[in-house]
Amino acid sequence: MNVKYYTGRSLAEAIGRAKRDYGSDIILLDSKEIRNEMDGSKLVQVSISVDEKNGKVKSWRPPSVDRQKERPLPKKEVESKEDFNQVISNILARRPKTLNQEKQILEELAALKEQVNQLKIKTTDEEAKLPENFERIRQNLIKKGFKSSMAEALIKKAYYFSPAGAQATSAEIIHTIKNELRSKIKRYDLAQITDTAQRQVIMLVGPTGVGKTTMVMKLAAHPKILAQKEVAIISTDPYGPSEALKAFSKMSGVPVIEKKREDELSEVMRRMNGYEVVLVDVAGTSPFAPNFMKKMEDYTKIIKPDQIFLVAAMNTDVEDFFASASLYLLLKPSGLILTKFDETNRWGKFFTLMDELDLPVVAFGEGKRIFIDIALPDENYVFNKLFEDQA
Ligand SMILES: Nc1nc2c(ncn2[C@@H]2O[C@H](COP(=O)(O)OP(=O)(O)OP(=O)(O)O)[C@@H](O)[C@H]2O)c(=O)[nH]1
Ligand SMILES: [Mg+2]
Repeated sequence: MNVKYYTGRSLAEAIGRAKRDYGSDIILLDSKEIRNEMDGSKLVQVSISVDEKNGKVKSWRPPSVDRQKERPLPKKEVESKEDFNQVISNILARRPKTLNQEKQILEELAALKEQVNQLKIKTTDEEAKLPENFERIRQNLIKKGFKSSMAEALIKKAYYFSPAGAQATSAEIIHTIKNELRSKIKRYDLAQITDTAQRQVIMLVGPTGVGKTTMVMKLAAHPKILAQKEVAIISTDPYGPSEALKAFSKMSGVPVIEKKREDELSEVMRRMNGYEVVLVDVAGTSPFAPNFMKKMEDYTKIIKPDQIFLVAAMNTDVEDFFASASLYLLLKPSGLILTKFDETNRWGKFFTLMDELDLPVVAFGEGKRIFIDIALPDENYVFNKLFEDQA
């Protein structure tokens, strides 16, 4: 490749000079501004590629293609002027009725499109301009542990269904939200264990340290739950019953039977016939431990529980809990117990659990004190925590 340089007062002038010498197919390689050494004025310098042999510019050719390998393309039909006229006259020859119908449909479509656009603008406007107190409550719900999608849905419902609409006061908004949330709470019917003459075997399962043993004692001691019943507790902890459990047994008179070895369980269960309620406190194991499900199935086969209560702590990350809950759900639990309400301020998680687990709530735990820190699943218990600062 031979490179030639041309200058001019402008790019067009420099290229014009190059074209004069080498024809109009020149290949422009570069252009830059330079200074005229005579008078200091600005000039444009271009460089072009020139064929070395004949002094002409090498014209660019497309890369060669093996045409035999290529499938022949269908020959493109070029509409001649006559074809075009034919199309037009065909259109004009159509009956006016058909054309009118098409016109009408197009007009209707245009009107519909306009309406959809208006609707879009309106919705985004409205969303963006939620009145200040709606927006404040929405943010508060998220701060209190509601998933943002749920907070959004609750606020929208409050916005559209509050009788005062956009003018609703904070109290009115919260009232509408409470009504909506109320419908999400499922309560376990305690009569299933209090009002039956049949012996009830209740097994508590759940991740390690969530408060199962504590809740076993709380259930046994609660006047509206099992305090009126002849109750026995079976501890399956391989290290034996905890000191707290032993102390509780002494204080309340509820026998605690320990099962240290796996093969003792059937024998222990046989000894339980004289009790109205048998609470089986299953030792916490990671649901991700090998053989976890097998062990749980073996337990349920021997224990034959009438009720399985899944215990979860409110201070656990919801996603972590769901990961393990999916395994516990295979045991088909009949109720849910939520502990450690006192160790979180993100009580909105409760409604995510309600939504996802679809289990009725048996009781809430809110501290370490056996005879005091338990609540029945009353909606106001949750509402007072969620909205106490906004009433
Ligand atoms: N703050 C608070 N602590 C609780 C609550 N429930 C239980 N605890 C405490 O949590 C710790 C673990 O409770 P346990 O009842 O032993 O838990 P667990 O599920 O039986 O534990 P593992 O059998 O080891 O799986 C203890 O220190 C309890 O006192 C509660 O509602 N709130
Ligand atoms: Mg325990």
